[in-house]
Amino acid sequence: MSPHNKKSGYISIVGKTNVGKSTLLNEILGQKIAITSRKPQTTRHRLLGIKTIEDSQMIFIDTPGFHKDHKRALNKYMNKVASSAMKGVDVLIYVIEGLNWTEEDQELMNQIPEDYETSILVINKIDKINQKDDMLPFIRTMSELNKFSDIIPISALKKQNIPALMDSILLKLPEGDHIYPTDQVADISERFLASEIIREKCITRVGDELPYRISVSIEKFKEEDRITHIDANLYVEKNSQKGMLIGSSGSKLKSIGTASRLELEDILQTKVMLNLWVKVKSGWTDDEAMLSTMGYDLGKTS
Ligand SMILES: Nc1nc2c(ncn2[C@@H]2O[C@H](COP(=O)(O)OP(=O)(O)OP(=O)(O)O)[C@@H](O)[C@H]2O)c(=O)[nH]1
Ligand SMILES: [Mg+2]
Repeated sequence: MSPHNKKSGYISIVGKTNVGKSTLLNEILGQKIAITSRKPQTTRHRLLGIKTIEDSQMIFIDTPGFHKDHKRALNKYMNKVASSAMKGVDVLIYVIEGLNWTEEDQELMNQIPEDYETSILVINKIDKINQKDDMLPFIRTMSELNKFSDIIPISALKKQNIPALMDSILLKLPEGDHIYPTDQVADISERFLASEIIREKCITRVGDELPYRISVSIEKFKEEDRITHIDANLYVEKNSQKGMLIGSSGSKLKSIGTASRLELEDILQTKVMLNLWVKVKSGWTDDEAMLSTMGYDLGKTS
């Protein structure tokens, strides 16, 4: 293949929180690089996922979902990461959930740069739509906005209509040399993935408010022959939250540890020795300096 026939480009996946952006990315890559959950505001960082098919390299950017609660520094950081990923990309995938077009979607759509040719509207979770007859009129209304060149209904979870989305992306991909090696799937380290897997297990095991107060920091990641030693701190903001995360007689923390270890063993293909500590870092979600030392660097997104 001559290098001139090569195609490569950046594709941002944006939308409100919880619409299924990370689920879609994992499905496209055929591998879990982004954690997902039924609770909002799961993704906190910009993640790159790379898919190379023959002469075409697609570099996907998963972003934190936009949300209106942007009072805290962490929320501002997440919205800023998402906004910056809307600019300077080759293709923008705007994901919505089913046929609910909300005021927030409208506001967010107004932020999409004016380039009709490069924006695709993805209607996700079509498996949950009961009134299938409503789909065509909805698509017609959306196409009248003249904002999206393609409107593609999919189900990321049930793997429906993903090839149509891939075809649409491939058609928009500009010519260019590949940026990553053909076999590279992500730009994240195993260490970062470990922190995310642990955070995912926390999110699914605690009540509705606590996920937003938890941050995971890997203190040790040491690979030996057939075993990986991982020590991690789980930060919360208050002593009461610490109690909730540990659970009675340590039961919750134990369950988080076991689930994390099993998944990490599967990913790393080694035994994993995992030690978790819960610590209080008062007010970390609303302190820019603390956020920066914890890996949420506002400077990096602008
Ligand atoms: N029924 C159904 N559920 C889905 C589909 N895609 C995603 N979900 C579920 O929707 C929830 C949110 O998915 P995520 O992928 O975490 O959503 P997100 O847009 O990345 O969310 P943030 O990172 O918070 O912005 C999870 O419980 C997913 O399993 C789908 O096609 N159908
Ligand atoms: Mg996500």
